[in-house]
Amino acid sequence: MKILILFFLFCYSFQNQLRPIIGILTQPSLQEIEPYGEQYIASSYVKFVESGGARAAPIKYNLEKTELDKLLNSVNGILFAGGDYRNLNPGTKYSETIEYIFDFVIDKNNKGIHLPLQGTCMGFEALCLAATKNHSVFSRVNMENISVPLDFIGGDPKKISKLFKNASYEIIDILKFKNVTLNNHVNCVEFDVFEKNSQLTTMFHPISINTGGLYNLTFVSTMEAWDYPITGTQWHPEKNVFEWNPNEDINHSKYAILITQFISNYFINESRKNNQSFPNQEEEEKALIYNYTPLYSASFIPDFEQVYVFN
Ligand SMILES: *[C@@H]1O[C@H](CO)[C@@H](O)[C@H](O)[C@H]1NC(C)=O
Ligand SMILES: *[C@@H]1O[C@H](CO)[C@@H](O)[C@H](O)[C@H]1NC(C)=O
Ligand SMILES: *[C@@H]1O[C@H](CO)[C@@H](O)[C@H](O)[C@H]1NC(C)=O
Ligand SMILES: *[C@@H]1O[C@H](CO)[C@@H](O)[C@H](O)[C@H]1NC(C)=O
Ligand SMILES: *[C@@H]1O[C@H](CO)[C@@H](O)[C@H](O)[C@H]1NC(C)=O
Ligand SMILES: *[C@@H]1O[C@H](CO)[C@@H](O)[C@H](O)[C@H]1NC(C)=O
Ligand SMILES: *[C@@H]1O[C@H](CO)[C@@H](O)[C@H](O)[C@H]1NC(C)=O
Ligand SMILES: CC(=O)N[C@H]1CO[C@H](CO)[C@@H](O)[C@@H]1O
Repeated sequence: MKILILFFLFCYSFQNQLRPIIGILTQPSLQEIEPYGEQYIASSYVKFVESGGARAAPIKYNLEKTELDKLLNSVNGILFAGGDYRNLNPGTKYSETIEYIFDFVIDKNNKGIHLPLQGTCMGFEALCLAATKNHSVFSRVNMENISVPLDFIGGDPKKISKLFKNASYEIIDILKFKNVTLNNHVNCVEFDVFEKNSQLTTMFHPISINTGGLYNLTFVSTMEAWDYPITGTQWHPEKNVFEWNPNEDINHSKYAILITQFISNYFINESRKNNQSFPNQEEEEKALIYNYTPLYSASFIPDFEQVYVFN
C-alpha cells in the first residue's frame, strides 16, 4: 500500500500540470484596431496555445503591479506576441512591463519553479530588450512578408538546443529547406551585434540566423536561453495555421502546418512542467480568454483574421 501511494506521488510529480494556462501579454492597439478597444491580442496566438493543449489568459500590458503579480503567480507559461516594434521604444508602458515580466520569470526559475516564456517576432525583440535594457541592440532590416527556411548555426540543432532536441529529422529538414518561417519585422537583432553583446550571449544561445530584408542584414532568427525555459522566434510559428491574409507570404503547406504544431507542442509541453495555479476556480475562470469574444477583423486589419480587444 505504502509503495503504491509513493508510486502515485512519483507519477504526480512528473505530471503536475495537465490543465495549463498561458498568459498572453496584450499590447496597445494598432491604429486600425483602436476604434474597437485600447489594447488587443491577435487570436492566432490564442489558437496557437490552445492547439498545444493549453488555455489562454490575457495579461493586460498596463496592469498595476499587484494584479500583474497575481497573474504571473498563477499561469503556467507566458507568451509575448508579435506586433508593432514601436511598443519597444524607450519609456513605453509596454517595455516597462516586458522587462518586469522577464525579471519575474528569471527569478521564478531561479527559485526552482519552471516558468516558460516564448517571444514571437516583436516578442523576440522584447526578450532581447528585457535581457539587455539596451534599445540600441536593434537594427532596421525591413524583412517583411517573406517565408524562408532557417539557417541553423552551431551544428545539429537536435544536439545543441533544447527546443529541437526532441524534434524529428523531418521537422529539422522542413525548417532547413522549405519556406515555412514567415518573417514580418521592421527591426532585428543582427548576429554580429548579438555576438558582441555579453548580456545577450550569457543569457541566450542563437540556434538559427537568416539574411535578407531591404537592408540585407544577417540576424538571429531563433534563440533560447541557456539556463531558462525561454525561447524566441523572430519568425511567426502561429500564422501558418491560423492567419489567412491572401496578400501575405504565409505558408499553408502540410510542412508549414507541422512547424506550427511542433513549436506549439514544445511550448505547451514546457508549461505542463509548471506547478502554479490560480487560488480557486472562480479566479481561474475570471482570468480566461473565454470571457471575451473575438472580432472578425480581416475587413479592417487584414493581418489578422480575428482579434481580441480590451479596454
Ligand atoms: C512548485 O514547485 C516548487 C519547486 O519544486 C516548490 O517550491 C513549490 O512549493 C511548488 N508549488 C506548489 C504550489 O506545489
Ligand atoms: C548597447 O548596445 C549597443 C549595440 O550593441 C552597444 O554598442 C552599446 O555598447 C550597448 N550599451 C551598453 C550600455 O551596453
Ligand atoms: C510553402 O512551402 C512549400 C514546400 O516547400 C513550397 O512549395 C511553397 O512554395 C511555399 N509557399 C510559400 C507561400 O512560401
Ligand atoms: C523559397 O522562396 C524563394 C523566393 O523567396 C525561392 O527562390 C525558393 O526557390 C523557395 N524555396 C523553396 C524550397 O520553395
Ligand atoms: C545579402 O548578404 C548575403 C550575405 O552577406 C550575400 O551573400 C547576398 O549576396 C546579399 N544579397 C543581396 C541581395 O545583396
Ligand atoms: C507579399 O508577398 C507575396 C508573395 O511574394 C506577394 O504576392 C504580395 O503582394 C506581398 N504582399 C504585400 C502586402 O506586399
Ligand atoms: C516534454 O518534456 C519532457 C520532459 O522534459 C521531455 O522528456 C519530452 O521529450 C518532451 N516532449 C516533447 C514532445 O517535447
Ligand atoms: C522524435 C523524438 O525524439 N521523439 C521523442 C520525444 O520525446 C518523447 C518522450 O520522451 C519520446 O517518446 C519520443 O520518441
